[in-house]
Amino acid sequence: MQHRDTVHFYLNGKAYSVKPASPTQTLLQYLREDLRLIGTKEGCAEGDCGACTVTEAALQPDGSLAYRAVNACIRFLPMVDGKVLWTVEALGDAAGQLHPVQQAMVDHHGSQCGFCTPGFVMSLYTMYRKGLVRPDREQVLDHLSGNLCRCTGYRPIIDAALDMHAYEPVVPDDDLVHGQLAQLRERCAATLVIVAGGSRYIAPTTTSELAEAVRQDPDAVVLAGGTDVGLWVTKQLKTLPNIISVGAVQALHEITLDDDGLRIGAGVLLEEGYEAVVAEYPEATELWKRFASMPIRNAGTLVGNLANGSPIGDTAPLLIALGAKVVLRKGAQRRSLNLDALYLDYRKQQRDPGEFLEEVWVPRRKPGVKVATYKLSKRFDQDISAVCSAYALTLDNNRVKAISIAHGGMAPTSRRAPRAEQALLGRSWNEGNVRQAMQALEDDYQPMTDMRASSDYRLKAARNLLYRFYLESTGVDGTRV
Ligand SMILES: Cc1cc2nc3c(=O)[nH]c(=O)nc-3n(C[C@@H](O)[C@@H](O)[C@H](O)COP(=O)(O)OP(=O)(O)OC[C@H]3O[C@@H](n4cnc5c(N)ncnc54)[C@H](O)[C@@H]3O)c2cc1C
Ligand code: FES
Ligand code: FES
Repeated sequence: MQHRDTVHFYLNGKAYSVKPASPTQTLLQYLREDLRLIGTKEGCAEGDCGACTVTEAALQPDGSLAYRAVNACIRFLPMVDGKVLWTVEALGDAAGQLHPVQQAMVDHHGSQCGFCTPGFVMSLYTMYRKGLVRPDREQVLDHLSGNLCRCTGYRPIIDAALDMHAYEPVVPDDDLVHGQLAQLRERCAATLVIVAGGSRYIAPTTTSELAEAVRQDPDAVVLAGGTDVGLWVTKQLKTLPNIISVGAVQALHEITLDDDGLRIGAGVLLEEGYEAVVAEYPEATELWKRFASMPIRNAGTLVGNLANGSPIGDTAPLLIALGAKVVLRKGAQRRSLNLDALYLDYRKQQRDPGEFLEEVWVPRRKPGVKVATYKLSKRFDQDISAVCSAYALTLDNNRVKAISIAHGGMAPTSRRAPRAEQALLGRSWNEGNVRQAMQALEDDYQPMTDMRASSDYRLKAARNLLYRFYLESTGVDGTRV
């Protein structure tokens, strides 16, 4: 295995080769402190506000180009290895002509104090680069879901986004970006190993190298998109032990669909993983769009969300209800486990030291199955669930042939509701039986009270969400909550 200790990337059109000060030096620190590119701001340092948004280009497994807005504040510098990046300083030309997204922001009065503006501009610029020059309102809201503004208000910014097509277009330079990424692929062929600041970062390039690295160093942090791990450093100020990244293993970025199901590798981003799940289960569209924000979904992985195992993670309830399995790997050995069996207790998993999650398998849709998932949180976008529920129901002559009910936010882990399921199995799918199952949820869960919701609220919400599922399954229009 050949090694290198230098991170290679393009930034604003120029090639960089950098030895990070430490494996957890963030991209934002590097931009602002080392390069003095201070257009990219730090607001929250936890992926919430979008002031640090930059645009990143990468090659997809099929060789196509992907442009993504990401948060520089929680992206460790080694994670941009092999990527092409732009900050707000790259926009506009040498003659002082603004980029169309900037001019549209000016003309629509999209900025007041200006602190959030570079972040908004970079989210719009990413849309522009993706070819979404004439987006619809939904697309704009989705792409701006990770940007907060405290003084302008959003209407002028949304208007700017809707109007950016009206300006002299910028000629796409995708071929140039392709060329830069191809060069980087060659330069980044050897395994990146950084030893600095008291810890070691390694980014193996094959699954077996990764598996061996994790097996040999079971205390190392497995790093995927860093949308949890990044905050351990920026908010909890932790010094991490050794880090093993899954990001450079191309095979783990793949999604495959066969007759049985969907395989989503450990490197697949939330945005793409959810897109694949939603293609099979469109009922999860709202959950997808309400999961964090676009930049977080562009960085975090779907498998990372399952591996994190947070009791309020949004992916686990749905995938548990659908009967998903995870593939765990230790060295050369693999085993498959039902997703609900992975979670033993709060932050305790059925995972051996040196074992990592290689992929998740989601079964294909079975004929006639009714599926729903609901997320309750205080804000529509970019908020953590108080309760997240998911259901998969198969009826036979209006009798419950199979039912799976799972919740997040109700127990120390995402968990099924066996007593409620039992109250329905084999019975008629009618209001009386559903009400009994709603009651049985009280035996399934003793939720906690915390800043998001009281125990009482959570139980009531879970009961009412089951009722909502019943109503919707019988054709009554649902209520958006
Ligand atoms: C602003 C913000 C908003 C968010 N909103 C939501 C939300 O609405 N809903 C929600 O559910 N979550 C939300 N999250 C959390 C969510 O982004 C993460 O849980 C994410 O999915 C984790 O994936 P990652 O690739 O970033 O993992 P990382 O941060 O890299 O890792 C997370 C954990 O999983 C482990 N890990 C990762 N991959 C593997 C693997 N393959 N094998 C073994 N262990 C592994 C890591 O060691 C670490 O313990 C939010 C986060 C932020 C910062
Ligand atoms: S500084 Fe707020 S998202 Fe990065
Ligand atoms: S212009 Fe002040 S925060 Fe947006």
